[in-house]
Amino acid sequence: MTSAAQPPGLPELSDDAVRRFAQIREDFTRMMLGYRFGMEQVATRLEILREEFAELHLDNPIEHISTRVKSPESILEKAARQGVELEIPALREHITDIAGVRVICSFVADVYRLMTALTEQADISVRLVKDYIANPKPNGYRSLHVILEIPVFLSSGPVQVPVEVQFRTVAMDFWASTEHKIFYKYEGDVPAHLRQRITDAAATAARMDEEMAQLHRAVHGTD
Ligand code: 0O2
Repeated sequence: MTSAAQPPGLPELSDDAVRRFAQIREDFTRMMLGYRFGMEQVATRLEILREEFAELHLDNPIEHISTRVKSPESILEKAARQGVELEIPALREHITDIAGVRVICSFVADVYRLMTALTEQADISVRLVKDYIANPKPNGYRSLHVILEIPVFLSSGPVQVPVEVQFRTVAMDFWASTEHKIFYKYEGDVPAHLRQRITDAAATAARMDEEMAQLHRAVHGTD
């Protein structure tokens, strides 16, 4: 028997195939919802810290928070590029930046202080830390990446959702967004003389972070 609502011009699908596709779609939707809720929970925890700092310490370490969930197209593209099986458990295991939160701080010290305040929360566990501030990438990229897991309670039960949080300063963010635009303009093949200038600009941004921290210490006597 075949499905009644068969679009014209397509090969006929068995009821079993239609059921399997419907199940895949439902599982994928559930997975993506979990990522969105996990991301929103992390963003809320950071907003709470921001408000608490602002109220009690009169010194807000967070300039800006942004969030994004990777599109299904880029999840599949990344899975194909990395040879990850197109199955939900494999995607969950290997594609760890489906849910992303970016936190822009004023100073480098705030980046670490905030990361500690977030990851010390009892129900959050840290899967991986990539400290590109202590160890910048060869092109000069600096940022602190943390892949953490946060529980999300769906009607089907709790799921541990991985969320990639990128903590960086305003200067690091300015550099990264400019570099990203140049990278895409040249489709990844950036001419050597520009690559060198990009790396030099990263060093300038790092000096700027250091200078601002010194100024802040001079004025407030602390980071
Ligand atoms: P989007 O849209 O920002 O998410 P992988 O994540 O496995 O592909 P890698 O290098 O193991 O690659 O992960 P890593 O180092 O944690 O970096 C992932 C993300 O960090 C990138 O996400 C960027 O957001 C950012 N990033 C890393 N390196 C650079 C860099 O040199 N320049 C800039 N501008 N950003 C960088 P996506 O998936 O590329 O894109």
